[in-house]
Amino acid sequence: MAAFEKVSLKSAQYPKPSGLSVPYGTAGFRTTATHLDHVMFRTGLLAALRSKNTKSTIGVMVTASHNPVEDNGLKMIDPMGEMVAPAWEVYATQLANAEQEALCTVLKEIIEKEAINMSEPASVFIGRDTRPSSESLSKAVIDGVSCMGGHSQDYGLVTTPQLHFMVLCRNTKDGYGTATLHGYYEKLSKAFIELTKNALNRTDDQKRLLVDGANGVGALKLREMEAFLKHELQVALFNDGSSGKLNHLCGADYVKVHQKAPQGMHMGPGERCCSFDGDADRIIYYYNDSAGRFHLLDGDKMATLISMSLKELLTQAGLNLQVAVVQTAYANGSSTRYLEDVMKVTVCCAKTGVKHLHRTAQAFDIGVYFEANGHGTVLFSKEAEEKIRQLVKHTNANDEKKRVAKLLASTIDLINQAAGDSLSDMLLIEALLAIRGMSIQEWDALYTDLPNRQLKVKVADRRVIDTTDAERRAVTPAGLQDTVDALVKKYKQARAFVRPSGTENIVRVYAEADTQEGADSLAYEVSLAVYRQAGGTGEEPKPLK
Ligand code: 16G
Ligand code: MG
Repeated sequence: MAAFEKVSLKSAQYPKPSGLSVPYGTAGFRTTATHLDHVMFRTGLLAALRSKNTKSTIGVMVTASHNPVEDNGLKMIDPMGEMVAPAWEVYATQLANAEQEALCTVLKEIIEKEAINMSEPASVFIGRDTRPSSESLSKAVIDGVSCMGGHSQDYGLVTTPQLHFMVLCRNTKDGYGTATLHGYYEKLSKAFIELTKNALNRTDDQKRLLVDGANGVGALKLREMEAFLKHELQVALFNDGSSGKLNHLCGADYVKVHQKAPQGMHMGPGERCCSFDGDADRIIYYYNDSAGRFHLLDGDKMATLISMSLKELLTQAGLNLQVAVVQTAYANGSSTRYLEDVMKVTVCCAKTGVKHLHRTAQAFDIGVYFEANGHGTVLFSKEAEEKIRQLVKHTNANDEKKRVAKLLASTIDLINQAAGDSLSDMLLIEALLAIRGMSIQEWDALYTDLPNRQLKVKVADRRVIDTTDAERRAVTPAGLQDTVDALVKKYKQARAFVRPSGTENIVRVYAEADTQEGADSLAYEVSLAVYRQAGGTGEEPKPLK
């Protein structure tokens, strides 16, 4: 077959460094940029096959998100804008790690296993972040696609969720949106302006938001979108990439992990601020109070504000639709308690990683999902969306219900249902705060986070730890969970869990308790248990000072 001859020839231009093995991890391939040429080319081949297999457009985003600028990576996007199906993650790993001579054999095996009709056309959308390595790496993906006779559309610099959006638009018949940047900005801005019309007497101060663009692609795209927002949002953009280094001392991950403001941001007391990550699929809010104390509003707080607002609007509209919140084990215990006990919404716990939360959220009329680290969105079932849009059209509905239904419809339009999206989430939070007339301090005061601590433990093989119950309990090694349970009992309002990381060769430990000292001490004790019972390497963990 001509395609395979081409593959053999072309792949020589993208040789695999011998002995190198990279897995398709929780969020795709990710490693040092200089090790990725062959991975990119081969994923291009695979994306074309996935396109033929699904008779749809597939996406490939070249990014390493919040990793340092020297790294890179990629992520495949399935037809509905979601993460690629698990079986194809396995193929991606097999293909990326095949030795040069075995490449065509592995390709043929995938084609056979999935019964792919090679005469089908293939279409792949490609995007990239601002890393210096991204442009040439995305060319390698395009080369791979064309080797398989596929057609690529290169969107160039886009945020990860923008590319998810493009893929979803292209593959939906009922018009999710137009698969262009202009289409994306127009859809979101129109919905934002519709919503903020309902916020009366907003002052310029209330419209002002300080944004840390992580020196990444999100900053560029926010600049592009600003013109569409017609001054309804007044952005002061910092870390816009003009001088600083990507993700360096800034960005959502930095702010969340270090619990402090990014560098280069000039925050006045009480001013509302947010940070994007390097590919703009995560967002974190924060402010300094008048005493100069830093306050972080994470994914849990966003899920709370969003689900609370949706629930109230549904009640006002007289619509009987279930709102559920999907969290992970990392969700602060206070948020779970507030959602369940005060707001009376259904709360589910999913395994870490967007694809798990996304899948869980799909089971509800309205599924709000957020990881504490700031990645999240809202999914509306077809029926829920239909009911809301019907009420908007319903001429007999009294005016107030209709007004509320319109608010809900605009909320749907504002949300990027394909993926967590810094730009879309930011506009949603801004609109909800505006409509509620709520300050960031009032939002923050809904509940108080329990003090918590995260630690890492180095072990010889992190796979010795197997977990259950959405990663909240360890099944192996035998006895480890009993130790954790006994330690947790020593502290008040305490909770702890251990899980192997999906992105680094370490075990993660999480602990929370009624005081910071308690959380720190529990996290340390659990780390020590992991070190001793799960084959720790290097130095034994030490108590936190
Ligand atoms: C990936 C996931 C993120 C998760 C993180 C956990 C996606 C798009 N990203 O970055 O959601 O929080 O991994 O990392 O799924 P860990 O397994 O090392 O703790
Ligand atoms: Mg990201």
